[in-house]
Amino acid sequence: MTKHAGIDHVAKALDRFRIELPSWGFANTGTRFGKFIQPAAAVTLEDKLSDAGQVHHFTGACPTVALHVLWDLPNGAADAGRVNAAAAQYVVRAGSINPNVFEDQIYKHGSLGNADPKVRDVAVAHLLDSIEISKAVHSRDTSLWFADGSNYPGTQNIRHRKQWFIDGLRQAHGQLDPDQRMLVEYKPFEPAFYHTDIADWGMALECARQAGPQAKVLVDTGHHYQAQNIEQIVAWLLDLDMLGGFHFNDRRYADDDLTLGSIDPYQIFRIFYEIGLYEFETGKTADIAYMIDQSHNLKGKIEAMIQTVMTAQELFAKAALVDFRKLAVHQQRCELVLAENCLKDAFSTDVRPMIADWRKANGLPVDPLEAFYASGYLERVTADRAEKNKGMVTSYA
Ligand code: RM4
Ligand code: MN
Ligand code: MN
Repeated sequence: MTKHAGIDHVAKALDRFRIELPSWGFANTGTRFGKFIQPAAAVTLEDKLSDAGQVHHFTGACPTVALHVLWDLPNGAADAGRVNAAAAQYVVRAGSINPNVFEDQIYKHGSLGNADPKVRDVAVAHLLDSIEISKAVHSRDTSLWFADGSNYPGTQNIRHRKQWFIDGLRQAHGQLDPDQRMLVEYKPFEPAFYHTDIADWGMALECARQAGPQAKVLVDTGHHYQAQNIEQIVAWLLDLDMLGGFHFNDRRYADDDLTLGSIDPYQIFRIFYEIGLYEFETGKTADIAYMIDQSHNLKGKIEAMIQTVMTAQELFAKAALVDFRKLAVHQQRCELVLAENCLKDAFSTDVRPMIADWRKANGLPVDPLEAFYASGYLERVTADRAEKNKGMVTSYA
């Protein structure tokens, strides 16, 4: 690929690369051992949207914010007006709606998979309410993650729970408008440590298929066992037209929610490469919701989010540089070293100057992080919020 063609590919890729921010990534969060409160952390929904607006303002890549129903819309659809007004004020839009069927005491033994039909009904009702919220805030995707599972062998009927899950998901699917989607997320363990009802992509795929045609699978990069080949899962889901979206984060051990690309940037690049290859071969644009699912306990939250978006753009741009035509020839001839190097050439290219050009052309700061630091926003919100944050609970027990 010529240098000029490369610059063009990168610019085109960045033009259409949008990544959604999680509202919960701006609030105080912690580990199960406690929280380290940050004086600048968002306290209210308005704070979260304001902070997300900053990330979008400096990167130009994050127009939507994922919302968690219980944390952001405690009064359900009645809060939609407030969300819409605040989102407009901070120049962002509501993104995916995330129901919460894991915090309430009734969910101790599960939600859709609970042996008690009354609890299952409450969970389904919450999913239906969440879909109504998504309509009221003009959002396409309802994103479903379930903490359901069990801790000890023999304590739950795995097959019955599977059936209850499918029943519940079908009911939720029935509530969708024709242009809406339902994304089914999987996770191998935590909080359940013996079995999790939707533990892997096969289970999520089956649940989505049984739920209905508007249900797709959501791949959270942190929700896999060590060494699992995530890009292969991505390639299969693309081929099956069942890949709905991503929750991006990085991991070292479990669901660590570390900054994207901080541990293994090549992994994320390989995922983007599979998407790029699919698009190159089919001529289609993969309809994927790219989302971040990170909450930084130690790093400054807005800074970490800008760092994440910049990393995502770099890795996406690198994948756009893969010479797919050349690679296909090497693959066909089984020229292993040449094929692998073709991929690695793209990964090794320093795309930062090309991204800087793209930012300039789009009226964005060349270094979004530096521009954010220089803006004074952090000092301002630190002063405004420090007092409120002092009152936050930090203890584990
Ligand atoms: C889960 C999963 C979900 C997120 C919750 C809070 O591990 O990643 O997407 O909503 O955490
Ligand atoms: Mn997730
Ligand atoms: Mn997670």
